[in-house]
Amino acid sequence: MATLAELSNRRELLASGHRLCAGCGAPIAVRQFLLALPPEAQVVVCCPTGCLEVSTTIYPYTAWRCSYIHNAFENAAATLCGVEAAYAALKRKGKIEADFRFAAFGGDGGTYDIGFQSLSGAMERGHKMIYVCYDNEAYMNTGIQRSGATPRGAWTTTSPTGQAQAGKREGRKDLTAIMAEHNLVYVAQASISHWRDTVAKAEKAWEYSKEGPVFVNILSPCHRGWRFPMEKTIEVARLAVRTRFWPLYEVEKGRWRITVDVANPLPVTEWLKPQGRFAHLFRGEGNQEVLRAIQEDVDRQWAKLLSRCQGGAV
Ligand SMILES: Cc1ncc(C[n+]2csc(CCOP(=O)(O)OP(=O)(O)O)c2C)c(N)n1
Ligand code: SF4
Repeated sequence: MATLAELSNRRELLASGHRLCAGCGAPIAVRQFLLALPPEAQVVVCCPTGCLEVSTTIYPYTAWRCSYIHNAFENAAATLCGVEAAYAALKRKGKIEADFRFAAFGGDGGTYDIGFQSLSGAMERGHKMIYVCYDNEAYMNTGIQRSGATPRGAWTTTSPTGQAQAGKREGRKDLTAIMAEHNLVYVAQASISHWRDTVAKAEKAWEYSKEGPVFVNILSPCHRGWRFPMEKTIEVARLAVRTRFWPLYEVEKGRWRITVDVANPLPVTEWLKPQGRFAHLFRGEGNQEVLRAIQEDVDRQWAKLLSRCQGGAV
């Protein structure tokens, strides 16, 4: 794995000066991922609409120091399929020499939900690309609407809190596991709080993208939507791992492996408490049930992950 000194000397492909909020998790995820690629890497990036896209490509400026495509909200993966197929054809005909790879960076709304059909199709057809989801657990760019990634109990503008309901009623979709069930060469779940782990996974993702499709899901908190002070982004991401809410693991050619073990997890309330979107759960008696359900979700998901890792868990 590249050392910190090597990483810090590499040229950033996502330049500073973009307009994402200070303290946003999304550019941290993208920078950790792209810095891990070999310095000679030639990568074509595609972003569906979302905070990352609108804030890095304000015409006539761009923060991207690589080839970049913006497409519609629902089809980043389909767009890269076309580009990758055209590239393969040109390469076959000897019209292009350079070695290009293709990477999408999509928010959870554009990945778990509305872009899911194009993502699933691209993966199933075996297009050689890396799809990275920067998961901030809601549609942030349009004002914090709930997505398939929003956890149970979270307040959003479309999952309100009050007498009738205490935030989102449903649990989170486990997209990383769903992608693993597509039998990809490499699937991983990462967090910006664990940069070494993310860098190691990005290096593997790059290598495996020579063989076929790769999917990486990176937890990238949004302090605007999660309602915590902007300087706490990494801390909140780390608590998601320390409570087992967001396990760090990889699935390498079908083999599941936990990459950062959490032997003595904190109760999930330690992750919920610093976030204003869960504040209602700690007011009054009625919401104990929701808190219990969230902890049960976490425990069940962890047990499921352990059983998938049978024999391979660290
Ligand atoms: C087909 C379509 N529906 C809705 C929109 C409006 N829209 C633009 S960005 C966005 C939210 C993006 O959410 P997400 O993918 O989670 O990224 P984030 O903004 O959280 O980074 C929506 C709904 C759109 N551009 N296209
Ligand atoms: S609203 Fe959230 S996701 Fe969007 S730029 Fe700000 S911190 Fe980042």
